[in-house]
Amino acid sequence: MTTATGASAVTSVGGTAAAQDGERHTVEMTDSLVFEPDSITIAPGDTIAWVNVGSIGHSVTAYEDEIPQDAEYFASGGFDAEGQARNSYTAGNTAAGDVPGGESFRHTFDVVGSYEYFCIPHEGVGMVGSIDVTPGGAPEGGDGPAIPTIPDTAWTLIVVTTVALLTVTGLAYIFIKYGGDYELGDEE
Ligand SMILES: [Cu+2]
Repeated sequence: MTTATGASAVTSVGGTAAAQDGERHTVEMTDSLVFEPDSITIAPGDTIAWVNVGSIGHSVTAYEDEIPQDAEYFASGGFDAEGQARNSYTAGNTAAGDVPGGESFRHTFDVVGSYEYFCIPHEGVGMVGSIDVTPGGAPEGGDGPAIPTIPDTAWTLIVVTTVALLTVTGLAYIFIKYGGDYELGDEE
């Protein structure tokens, strides 16, 4: 029995690892009643973990009309529809959609598109967020200056300088070789 359970667990872990090669992102839910960041760009297959870093309970609830048509509905508490999630929400009850302080809710996004979601108890004070699932995820260096690259003008300068140097060297060589002969010829 023990051996069978062990083997099964290993297989299960392997399967999970193979299925989840997407990145993980964290969105914090705070006592300021916000999702932080409230807008995030991820790649298909990535997972978001909403972590309640405060003590006030929140929910993560998708607007069912503001997710891609073929995307799976998601809501903390595991509800299949927005109305169900709204009607069931009970503060402090994880099964009823609450994510208490220190807890988290995860969802993996496979379908490209934009998703809008909210927190049931704090929707009225603007606790809403959005997710953009796009191939490749967020652009590199999107939060700062681009990685320094040599601009085209610099490349042109390098090429022009190199050509000029080679030309000068070549002319000098020709001048020394043949110019010298002529000078010698003149002297004789
Ligand atoms: Cu909230």
